Amino acid sequence: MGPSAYRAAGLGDAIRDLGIPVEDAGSVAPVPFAASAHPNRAIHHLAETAGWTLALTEAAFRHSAEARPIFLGGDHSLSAGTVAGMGLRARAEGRPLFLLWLDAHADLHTLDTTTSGNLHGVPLAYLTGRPGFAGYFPPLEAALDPARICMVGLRSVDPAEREILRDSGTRVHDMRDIDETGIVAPLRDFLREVASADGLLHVSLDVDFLDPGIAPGVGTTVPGGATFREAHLIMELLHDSGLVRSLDLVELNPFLDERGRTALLMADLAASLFGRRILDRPTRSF
Ligand code: HAR
Ligand code: MN
Ligand code: MN
Repeated sequence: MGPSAYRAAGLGDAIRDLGIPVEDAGSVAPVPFAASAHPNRAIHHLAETAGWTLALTEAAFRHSAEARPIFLGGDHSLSAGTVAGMGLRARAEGRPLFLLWLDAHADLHTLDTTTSGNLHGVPLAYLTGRPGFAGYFPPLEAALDPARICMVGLRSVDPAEREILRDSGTRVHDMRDIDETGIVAPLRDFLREVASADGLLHVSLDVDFLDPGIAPGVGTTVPGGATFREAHLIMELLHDSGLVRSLDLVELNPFLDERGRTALLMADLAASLFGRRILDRPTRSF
């Protein structure tokens, strides 16, 4: 129901209003994937998720040839496909892929370490080529270098994920970091790296990155999230950088939303990323 809620919230028109042509490419259909049964019996919907991953990889690659796609979810397992597809796009352009992960969670479990069995907790392990996915998920053609990932907003990290993050080279900015130093300096730093590598940037925005007080429409709320102003500032800086090629909007659950306010906020953030601003201002280099 997430995509319908974004459509109802006027996501397309919000971006059209900026003078950017928008085409709704409709729904992606999952393709069958014969996943083997996994010894971890906790895992839910493995074959279905693998099938979606395959379909989304292909869709992301195809649609990113001549557009800046926005992928509407659905839970965060969606990114296993969209980021894999953007990895193929980056490879085809001979450029490195960078990933900005805006989330309360690290989503770095492998199929062996997840105890909840919820596959929205595993996309980054799959995408960075961690072991244990072969035979269960589609083969990954272009693995993402963990050093090209920047995570912002973390406040719920499981022990197995903390272990993986420790020596990964991933830039990790948990909420404590943001409270101590603010968001602007670390983000500019990352954007500078993307620019100097002539990289292609994918942004993955999980609803639970935001504080539950402003974004209640998600099943995995964690207190102490990003504020309205922090989130908008990030989107504005991303727009000014000119580096963003693709965007995921994930984890929206309209059943849990209040009068559509989470869907509206997410659409609003997307519009800021695509250039909505309060006043014209000289674009400052980042
Ligand atoms: N780490 C927990 C688990 O694996 C929670 C994962 C929740 N993930 C999301 N996406 N909501 O970030 O079950
Ligand atoms: Mn997530
Ligand atoms: Mn999350």
